[in-house]
Amino acid sequence: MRFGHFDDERREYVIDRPDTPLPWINYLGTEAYFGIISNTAGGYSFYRDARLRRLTRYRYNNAPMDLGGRYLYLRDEETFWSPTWQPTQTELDDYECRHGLSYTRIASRYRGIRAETLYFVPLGETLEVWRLKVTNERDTAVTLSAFSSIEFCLWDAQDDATNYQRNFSTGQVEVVDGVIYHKTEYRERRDHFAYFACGEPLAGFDTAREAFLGPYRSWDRPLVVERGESTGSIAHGWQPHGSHHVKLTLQPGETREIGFVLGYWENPRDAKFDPPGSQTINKAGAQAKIAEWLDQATVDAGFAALAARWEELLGGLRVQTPDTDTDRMVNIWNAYQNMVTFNMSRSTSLYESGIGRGMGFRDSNQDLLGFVHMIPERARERILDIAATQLPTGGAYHQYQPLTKRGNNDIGSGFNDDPLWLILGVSAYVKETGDLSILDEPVPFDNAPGSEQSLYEHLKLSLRYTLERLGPHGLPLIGRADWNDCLNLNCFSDTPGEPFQTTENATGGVAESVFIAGQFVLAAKELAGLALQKGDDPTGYQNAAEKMAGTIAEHGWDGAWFRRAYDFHGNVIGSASNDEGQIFIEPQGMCVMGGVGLEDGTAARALTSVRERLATPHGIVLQQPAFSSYRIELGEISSYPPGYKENAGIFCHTNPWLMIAEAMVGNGDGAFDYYKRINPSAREELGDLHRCEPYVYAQMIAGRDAPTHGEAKNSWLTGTAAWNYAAVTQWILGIRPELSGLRIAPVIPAAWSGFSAVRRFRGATYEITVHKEPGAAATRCRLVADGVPVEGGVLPVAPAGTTVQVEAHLS
Ligand code: BGC
Ligand code: IFM
Repeated sequence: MRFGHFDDERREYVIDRPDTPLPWINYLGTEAYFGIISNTAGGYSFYRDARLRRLTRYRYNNAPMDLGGRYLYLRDEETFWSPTWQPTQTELDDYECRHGLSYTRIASRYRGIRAETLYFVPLGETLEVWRLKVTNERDTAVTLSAFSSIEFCLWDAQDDATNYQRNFSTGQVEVVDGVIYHKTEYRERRDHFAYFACGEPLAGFDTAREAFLGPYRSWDRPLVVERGESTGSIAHGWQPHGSHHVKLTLQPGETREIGFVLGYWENPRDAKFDPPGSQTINKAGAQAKIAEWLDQATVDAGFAALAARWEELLGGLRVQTPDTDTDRMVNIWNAYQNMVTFNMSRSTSLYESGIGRGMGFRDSNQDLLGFVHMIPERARERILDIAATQLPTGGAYHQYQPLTKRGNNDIGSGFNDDPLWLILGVSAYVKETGDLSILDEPVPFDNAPGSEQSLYEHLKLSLRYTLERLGPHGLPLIGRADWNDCLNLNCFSDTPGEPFQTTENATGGVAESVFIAGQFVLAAKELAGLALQKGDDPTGYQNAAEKMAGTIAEHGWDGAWFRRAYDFHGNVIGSASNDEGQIFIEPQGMCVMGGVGLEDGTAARALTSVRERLATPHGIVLQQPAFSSYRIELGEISSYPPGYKENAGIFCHTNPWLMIAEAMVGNGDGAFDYYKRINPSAREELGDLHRCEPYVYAQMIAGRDAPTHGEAKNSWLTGTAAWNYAAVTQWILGIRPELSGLRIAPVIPAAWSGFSAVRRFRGATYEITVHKEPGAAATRCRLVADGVPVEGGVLPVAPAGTTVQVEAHLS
């Protein structure tokens, strides 16, 4: 069952009923001011940091769900309703939400009144625009009231949600010329405030929540809206709120537009502007912005500029294949999701409250795979930020804080896969851009001044970190966990029933990871490539990769698949000899991606095992059999009920590794089959089972052991986005940046007769047409560029600004 449809032409997803199984959200903002918005106008906004600079309040995990948002009410002579359905939930005669690229438009019709609201954040601004368009479709004139409603958050969202003894007394507002200023904490010279303005003359306003809603009422029937009259309330403590009241009379067929601007303002920290203890905020800058963005011409131009930005960003790669789900994900939604993960990391979604996590060292490096071709300069900056948090040991803080860019001490370090991701991230950047100079950038360790060494030295240290931490089988020590955060093998408890503790390497944890071993082989090969390009000797890295591959063959191969690990006690995990958790997906993907077993057939055997044991119609589960009970020696993985998350859920992030592995062994049908199983657009029909948005990837789909097999969760902020993008564009369609140029090596389904693509690469444009006999599984690729045959499968780098016509013939 569907709840909407794709409008590929306009790059929108159109939701045609408000009661989607879960709120289906979109993101506003691309630079500094951001927000989430659901298909019924739920959500919140923040400036840069979703915890510390939260503008508006939102209630996570509430009933009804999705409470708090950018609400509007309309009221005629008899009744009132929300033109976005929430919060009144009035049964509208027509409803449509169009989520587009960084904007959302919600339209409805009720009692002959059509209302359409556009929400977006203009480029370069720290504000959001709401543009409400109301049309009278009745055949008589109508007098309407429009009310806006937002609830201000007292900036630190964590404190706001917990510290009531203080917060019920700090709230302050100011209303000047109809603009509502939220200035809580300004008196402490925090220098920032929020404003909420409306472009029409006001019939009234409210700034105290209780006055607007009325005691013991919620947003579904605010007293002010019910009565049709604002109270002019000024909040003193309690809950500052923003509501404007506009009255308008519309003749039959008449349309009126009302602009609203909600924004963040920060004055320079200068006593001249803000004398300490100042009670009156300095509004001059904000007032100019408000005037600008209440102007229709500015709004039109701002909206056009946003569209142009997306046109440019998406222009990095466009494909036309025989498969619509592939085209719309690659050309629009997967790329869009990649940019959202760049902006948000793992902070703000329906599942991430914006107060919890910082930026992951591992996550951020992987996210690069999805956006490096769109914004190489910002990818460069991101890499240098991440690398500057690396520890002098070569280890890494698991997370760092986006505002300070410092490592997060609460979580600390000891996830032994982390440093290796830096090599993979940097290598992806250099392959895309050819910018070897990044390797010479001086980068500190743990942000300590004076500790700078070149990024290249950081990468070498990352490899050394693994080699200096090998376990009893010669495999890498896992530390607190590897990619699988929940595989905590150095866990023990002296007292049954007591919470487990995790040992650090230093205290003797000897659990080993076959996954890290595979990742090491891959990373060592990548570093060898970079070394060669730099004119350095790659032999040491090549030898290390080979040696580790040998260790995997000896201690990591189980007979039909790669083992997962050895635990604290030296027991094997992910082996036929285990009762549960016999086979895990991660080492199958990672070892094959590292090239382990490609020559002796073990890679192909492992992939057969995955297909036989782990693949379901909804994607590939993380492991089997699921753990039926909690096991202290495995840690958090077994804390989940069977079929969820790391305990045998379909952890979508890992599925593209298998797509890549299948492509590496030349199995185009197999790779594409896995691709389609979790492609959200291909799952659109399953809306009532899948439940999450059909336009973006979710982190997890419940596995076959779960009673809700096929149900997705944790949409939007997941490494799944970047990895799927890499798998389909670089390995299935085979358009793959390499150090020396652009490799064209498609491994496509047998049924296809080819496809075409336009790829921007290092300043040149490649117009690529791939030809194949339909029905043939062909992977040998003959390349012709501008009429000249190209040997070796790699297109040389063309001069910037030129266009190269490429014909690729598969046989
Ligand atoms: C989640 C993981 C996450 C980890 C972070 C776990 O509960 O399942 O996905 O990475 O928490 O600590
Ligand atoms: O690899 C992790 C990721 O860093 C955060 N989400 C869960 C994944 C698997 O545990």
